[in-house]
Amino acid sequence: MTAPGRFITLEGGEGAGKSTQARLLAEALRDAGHSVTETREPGGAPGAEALRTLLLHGPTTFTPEAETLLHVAARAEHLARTIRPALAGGQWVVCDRFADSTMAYQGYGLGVDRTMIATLAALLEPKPDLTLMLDVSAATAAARLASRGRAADRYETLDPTFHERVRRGFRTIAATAPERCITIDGNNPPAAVHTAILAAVQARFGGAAK
Ligand code: Z5A
Repeated sequence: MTAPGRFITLEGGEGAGKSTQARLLAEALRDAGHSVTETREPGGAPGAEALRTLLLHGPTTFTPEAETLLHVAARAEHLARTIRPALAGGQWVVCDRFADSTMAYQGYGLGVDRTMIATLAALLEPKPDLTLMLDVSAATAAARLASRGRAADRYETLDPTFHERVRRGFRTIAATAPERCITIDGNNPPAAVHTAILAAVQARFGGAAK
């Protein structure tokens, strides 16, 4: 019988270093002999990537409620076509953003009803086995985004108070789900953050992570 895969998500505000750390974690897990699917949200499946383009760069803006439902629709596609099949095949899934981003951005950031978001999230399976919450200061995030040299997406153009609400949202989520979430200080250099992440994965999965 195939050993079950593990589902790890990375969450945090813009510039927290999620994409960098998702890559490093996936490499480390592969080096340890695991098959790994590295994926992201919104996106990770053809229909979900189409919704990503619409949400981040499309010509239309949506009401906050409609935007929430589009993120959840993208997630349903992603789960059905990429995440569930990978886990069923024994792969470890490393996912850059997932359902906590909907709660943080649309719930805490845009003020969409958080009970509705939680109800929608509860409908979708599976839940992550571990969520790594990368926490950085507003100053760190701003410096990284300024040095990145790519065009801003729709969310990155929203004002600093929006991003502060999002950051607080992630902290609240981490505090209320300690059995799933481990907060990592993302202000440190990439190698130090990676070491902290490996320690967290090891602590959560023990020998299975080796
Ligand atoms: N969104 C939503 O609203 N609702 C949802 O349900 C979901 C998403 C799922 C996705 O955009 C947007 O969708 C997101 C929320 C919204 N928008 N925002 N803001 P994305 O995935 O393309 O954008 P992002 O997640 O914010 O990516 P990012 O800004 O690139 O951040 P990151 O992935 O956390 O960081 P990074 O790409 O790894 O690093 C950014 C830069 O910093 C880069 O130049 C790195 O080389 C550098 N970096 C990274 N780590 C370090 C350290 N440790 N030290 C120094 N420099 C570093």
